[in-house]
Amino acid sequence: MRLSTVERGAATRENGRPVRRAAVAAFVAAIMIGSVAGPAGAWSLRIRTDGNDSDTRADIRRVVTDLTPRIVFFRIDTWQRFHPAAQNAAFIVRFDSGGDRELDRVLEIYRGPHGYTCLLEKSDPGGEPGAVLGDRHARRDNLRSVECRLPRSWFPRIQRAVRFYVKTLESPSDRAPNKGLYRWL
Ligand SMILES: [Ca+2]
Ligand SMILES: [Ca+2]
Repeated sequence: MRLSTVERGAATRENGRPVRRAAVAAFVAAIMIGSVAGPAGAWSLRIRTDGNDSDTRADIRRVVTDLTPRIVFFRIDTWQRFHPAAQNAAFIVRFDSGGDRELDRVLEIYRGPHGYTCLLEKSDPGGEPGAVLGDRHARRDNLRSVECRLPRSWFPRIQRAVRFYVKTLESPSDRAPNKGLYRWL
């Protein structure tokens, strides 16, 4: 099951000034929040928070990211529990992995037949999902989080200064950040 068709028509470019302001705000927020030590010691997780600001049953609470020499890390924490047997919470991350303001990668996180899956696809300029680059089982430490660890080799040009946003695919949905894009993994 590929879910990103829900996102058809999504803009692949964001307008300049609001994005820049959001990016600066996100960067300042990240500096203020600071990085915390990760589970492997060498990790440096970047944490953003988003309010309980929608009616979705899987409202985004935190977006946690990291980039290591081998791994692109994403974890989404929610305000509510989403139990795989009771709720089909799903998320999408769109990001500009090449740093050229094109949203060129789509990460879909959804419940498959064997638990949550992280599916990475290319995204064409019109926002349609393109070729599948690979998938990995998601990790879930609790019923309020889902985590993806993807090979860095799936993102040939990636660096820390990546722009991205996260959205639930529930209806109604939640977006983080609410406007614009986060910047930096
Ligand atoms: Ca939220
Ligand atoms: Ca939000």
